[in-house]
Amino acid sequence: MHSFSTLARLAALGLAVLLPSAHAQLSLAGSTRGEFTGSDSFFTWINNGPVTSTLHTGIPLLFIPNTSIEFTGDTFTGLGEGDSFDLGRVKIRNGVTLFDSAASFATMDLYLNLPSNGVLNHKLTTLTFAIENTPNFGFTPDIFFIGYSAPATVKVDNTLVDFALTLSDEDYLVDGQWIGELKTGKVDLSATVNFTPVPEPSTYAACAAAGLLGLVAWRRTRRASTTA
Ligand SMILES: [Ca+2]
Ligand SMILES: [Ca+2]
Repeated sequence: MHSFSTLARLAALGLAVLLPSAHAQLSLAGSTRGEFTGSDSFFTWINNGPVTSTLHTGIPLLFIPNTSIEFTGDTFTGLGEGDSFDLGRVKIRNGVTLFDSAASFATMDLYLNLPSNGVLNHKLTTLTFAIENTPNFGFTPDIFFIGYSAPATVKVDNTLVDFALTLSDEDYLVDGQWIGELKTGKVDLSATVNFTPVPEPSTYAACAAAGLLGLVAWRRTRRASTTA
């Protein structure tokens, strides 16, 4: 009888050891980059780089620069459960462009690279930039909106990582941010990570075996005590 209760204790210990160990020391390190994918204006020029990517749009008026959206990625290390990190910065310049030549929307994919965690080019989200190009006359500010699709989770080792995104200026999300002609707007993107352990099939089998062993031991001790 003694050996059975020891067995049960061992089984319980086995469960406790198997479950939380996977995500306990997980630490993420890597970088982000943006890739502009298009706009609704023929007059759009895209230059995607490993760190900074830019989209220019609209026929510039004389030698005045046109409208541009620039995304600069960021790097991070030692990212653990519940931590926040910088995804990058968006810089928008409201150029003075010929009527109806600038885009009214543009899209950009945001990628995550975690080389030390074995993850490359994970498409985290797609940003959508909407632009309300008001007349140039009187230098009426144009209005800029930023939206993003639900961030995609990524599995690292035995951990499912999900992301919650935030913008340093939330006006861009709902009401739109007014930027004067020839003026620049800046907004920082960041994310908070949440880790959920995902046991491997072999771990499930081990858990089931440990649980069964515990159950058998428990029944035997119970039977022993009722007959005593
Ligand atoms: Ca403008
Ligand atoms: Ca305007």
